[in-house]
Amino acid sequence: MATMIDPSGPPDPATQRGSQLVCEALRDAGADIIFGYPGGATLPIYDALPDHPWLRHILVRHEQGAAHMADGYARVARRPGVCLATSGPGATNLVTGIASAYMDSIPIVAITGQVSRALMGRDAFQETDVLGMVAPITKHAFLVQRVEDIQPTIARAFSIAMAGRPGPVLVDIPKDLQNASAPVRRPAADAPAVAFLDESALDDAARLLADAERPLIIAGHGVRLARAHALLAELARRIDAPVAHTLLGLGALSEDDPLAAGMLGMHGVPATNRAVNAADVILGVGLRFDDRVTGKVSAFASRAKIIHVDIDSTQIGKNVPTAVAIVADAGVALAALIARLPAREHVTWRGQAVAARSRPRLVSYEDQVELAPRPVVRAIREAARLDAYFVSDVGQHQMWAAQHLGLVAHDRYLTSAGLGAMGYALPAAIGAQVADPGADVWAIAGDGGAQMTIHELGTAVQEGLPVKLVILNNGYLGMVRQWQQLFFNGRISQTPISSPDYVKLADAYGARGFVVERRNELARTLAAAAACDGPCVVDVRIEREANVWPIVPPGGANAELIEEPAR
Ligand SMILES: Cc1ncc(C[n+]2csc(CCOP(=O)(O)OP(=O)(O)O)c2C)c(N)n1
Repeated sequence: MATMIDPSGPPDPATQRGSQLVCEALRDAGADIIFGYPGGATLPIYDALPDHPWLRHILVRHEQGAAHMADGYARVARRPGVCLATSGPGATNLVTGIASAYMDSIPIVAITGQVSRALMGRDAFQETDVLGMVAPITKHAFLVQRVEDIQPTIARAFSIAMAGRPGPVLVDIPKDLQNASAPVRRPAADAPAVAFLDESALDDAARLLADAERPLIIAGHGVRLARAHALLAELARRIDAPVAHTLLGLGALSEDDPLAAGMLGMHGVPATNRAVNAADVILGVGLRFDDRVTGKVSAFASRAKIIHVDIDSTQIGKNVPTAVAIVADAGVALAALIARLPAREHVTWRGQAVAARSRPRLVSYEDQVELAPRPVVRAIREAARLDAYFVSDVGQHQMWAAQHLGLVAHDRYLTSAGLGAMGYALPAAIGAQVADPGADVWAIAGDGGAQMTIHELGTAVQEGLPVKLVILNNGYLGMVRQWQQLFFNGRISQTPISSPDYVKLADAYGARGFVVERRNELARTLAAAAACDGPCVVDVRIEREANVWPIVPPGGANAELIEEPAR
């Protein structure tokens, strides 16, 4: 340890140590859970925790897990998740989780200890410029410079994390300030920002939509973040427009809604991608139009005028040309559009666009394979409760899950979409379970991603959290193998991967473990997993070389998607 703790208590009963003020500030912000891992530069905060029993601290196994747990927690609790790490390696371990939350607009407040002010800038033990590291992946990062600033800074971090487009905020607190004392303050809450709606843009958008012959809505994560599901459904019905979804928009409209056209983009539904190209007006709500959605931008929606609604003005016009821009919360914009729009009918268009809606069909070969991945995803869907949360990792299984889970309840699909961080699923599922202890939470991972954060099983066991981790085990880093096969002449390089015996591993952690090698064991085993009252792992030995279809080749237009070859 670089410095000694000052063992003296607060000099005056009206003052508290900085470490206590951290806890007070968290209480004032309504936070009662911290996902964290202690170290030298946070020792005073850890010393204060037992005095604040309303704060539940969940000890993770790696700080990346803490950030992903805070992310999963925030997505379900709909308020910022809090993670806490020490300086240096603790802070650097948070970075992947913070970046993932940033890309997916998830509000987290990350608190890091920093070396004492007198040591800063001297390459002190475990000193890292965390502010410099996270500047591009946070909405804001603070270095607290005075003990009096601890409470107001944390209060501000919470309001910034939630305001407008949500995202992560970091607060770095030097250790000497954690030991210093200051009066307790109750900072006033920030006044809510007043949104001014651009009425003429709304009028223009309404005119375009009212006159459209082939209107299409693309629902992004912003619809879910704004909880605007009902307004989305109402608008879609009013103007009779099919609704395509981005990966994080999935579930904005129930997949059994007659207007739900499924996912678009790289692994989207072919009919939906074709509809995007045929549409004359597209209303994009709460999405970035990123490359996985658009494919080759110059060929994206070439017949359409695009109306873009986003709460973040910097997204407008960034990736696609926009005819009308509406900078607003998705719910506010949808309500304003509904009020302006007459009912329309587009029977033929709707029939074309939603023809192959919802989940892609299974094909006959899947009956001849012992455990083809897509039926496995469907079996998970059947074993889970209707309102279960599905937390997917990154890779082929993520796309099979997106295509085949059939999300009918809102806000039930969590994944690291923008960053695509392998290792997300198990810790984020733990965060989701903490936020909603009675919920049915299923993490779905590949054998690669599962091995990146499987140590968080220890956290689930210690906390008694009944998350279920289903590993779609194909013995490969499957998505990369697929690209090697399709786009690198089939040269397989460093993608076969071995796995431990997951049943023994689960057992070693004190969790239940299952393995499924035969189709006729699948439903029974998943039902047993569903009934587990503690954490469990199900290792499903899926077909080794199945691919995700369709796929738009890298750099290609969505219209150039490669459909599933006949077998
Ligand atoms: C942290 C991280 N490293 C590397 C990648 C690149 N990557 C994307 S998908 C993938 C393979 C995933 O393999 P697995 O977890 O087994 O899932 P599968 O694709 O087989 O379903 C890799 C290596 C990534 N997304 N994240």
